[in-house]
Amino acid sequence: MKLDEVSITKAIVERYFERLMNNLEIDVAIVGGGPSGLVAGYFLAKAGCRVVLYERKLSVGGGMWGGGMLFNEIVVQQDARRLLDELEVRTTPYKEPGYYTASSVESVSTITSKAVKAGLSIFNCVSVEDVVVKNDRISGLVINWTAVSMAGLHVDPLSVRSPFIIDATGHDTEIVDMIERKAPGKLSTPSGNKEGEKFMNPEEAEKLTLENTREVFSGLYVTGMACNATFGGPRMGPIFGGMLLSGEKVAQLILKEFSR
Ligand code: 48F
Repeated sequence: MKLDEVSITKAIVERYFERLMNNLEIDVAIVGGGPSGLVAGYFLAKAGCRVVLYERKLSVGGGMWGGGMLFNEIVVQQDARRLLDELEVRTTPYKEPGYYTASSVESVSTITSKAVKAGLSIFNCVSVEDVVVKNDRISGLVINWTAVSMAGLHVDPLSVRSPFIIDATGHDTEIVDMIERKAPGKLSTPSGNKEGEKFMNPEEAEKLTLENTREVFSGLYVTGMACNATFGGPRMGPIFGGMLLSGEKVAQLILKEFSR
């Protein structure tokens, strides 16, 4: 066997394009590779959906790598520990009852690995810059290389067909914002527009994250921090149980739609 630079190039380009071509018409598109998006991707892929996750940055993991203020540990509460068990992330009980900690690095790397092995396809360095809406319903999304926007280049994007989109973009709720800009007043929030995130309150925030994990526009669901930012709940800081449980819930909601 001879290692040749052009054969290596062909292998990479061919494999990437194969995967891209096979993922232009999908069941579910997840925007954002933080904890909630990765967990949603894991459960949807495990259930047999054709699901793709788009992440703007080079690495997935979102706000999980840095734990709290760069201390790379996370806290999860009792209710969410079963998810880390299923995902094979090790947890350690803390002296406060019901609190567990885990390494943020082990959490991101292990959840990502489990999701990919379950069948989730991840395209990193790709930004979702718009959505396709037909007859007041999501029908796809518009993507471009992150490098294009970083360089400020004027390059037209490409499109992917998907009847469901999950906004897992965290505090920024980028997909919800796109709908609000082009169809003001059409979100299923009390005001019809984004309610905005409220002050830090972990107890309330964790509860509300789960309650607010739902469809916000026909075919568009929110998960993770995007839930409270969209429906007007508080932020919670580096406790991640709500993010994981929200990822699981959004997958269940969409699977229910498919089973109808
Ligand atoms: O922010 P992020 O980790 O979202 P999350 O799953 O988790 C929130 C927690 O990390 C933390 C918290 C809870 O304790 O408050 O903040 O809700 O990950 C969001 C990901 O989405 C990517 C972004 O780079 C990040 O990795 N992202 C955002 N906008 C886009 C995007 C976009 N338009 N296209 C692709 N990726």
